[in-house]
Amino acid sequence: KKLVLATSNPGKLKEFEGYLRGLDVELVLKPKDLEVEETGSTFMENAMLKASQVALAMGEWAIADDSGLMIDALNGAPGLFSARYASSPDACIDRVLKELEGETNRQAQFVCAVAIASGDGKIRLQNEGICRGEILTQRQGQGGFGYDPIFYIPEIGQTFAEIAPKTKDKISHRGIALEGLLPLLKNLFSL
Ligand code: ITT
Repeated sequence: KKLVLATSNPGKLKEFEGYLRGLDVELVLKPKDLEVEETGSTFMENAMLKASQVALAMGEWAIADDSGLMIDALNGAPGLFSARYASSPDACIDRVLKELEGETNRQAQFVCAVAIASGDGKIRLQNEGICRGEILTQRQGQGGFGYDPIFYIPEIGQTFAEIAPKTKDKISHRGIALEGLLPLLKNLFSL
């Protein structure tokens, strides 16, 4: 069976390929020109929109992720707008650092909603994961993508851009969302 990865984000793509490697599926990339408008009002609504529309357009199973960074002191911003908070990932980080200047409450969480649809566009599986951390006052580390250089995990003493990818895969919002889904996906794709 085929499974379309319904994302244009290279950082997500890399992580998904790692998680899904063990499955008996042929991973297919979404065509670049197949863009889904994210009109939902929650991460899960957007994940379902992306999975469902890509699955229907391709006539194959599809998996989508809608995710973002919610900062407590910014009332949950950038949230649903994490990818569009500024003109580039780098500018997004600059904006967050500026908005948090002088702020002592640095608590934040990454949220990830994952949805999986069959070729008829019906949602078959869905799950959400949360990972709490703190926003640093400057970048630290070279790995990862997006907001990873400023997202710090106190228990580990490193940012998502510093920790081993395997460790991020285990503790991240995406990892937690997928952990619950992988056994179900395995069942689905061994039929
Ligand atoms: P697709 O919709 O094509 O999957 P996207 O980047 O537009 O890609 P989202 O709308 O879900 O996806 O936006 C998620 C944004 O949240 C992403 O662009 C990053 O800025 C941020 N983000 C999500 N997960 C992250 C992670 O693990 N590390 C760093 N930043 C992350």
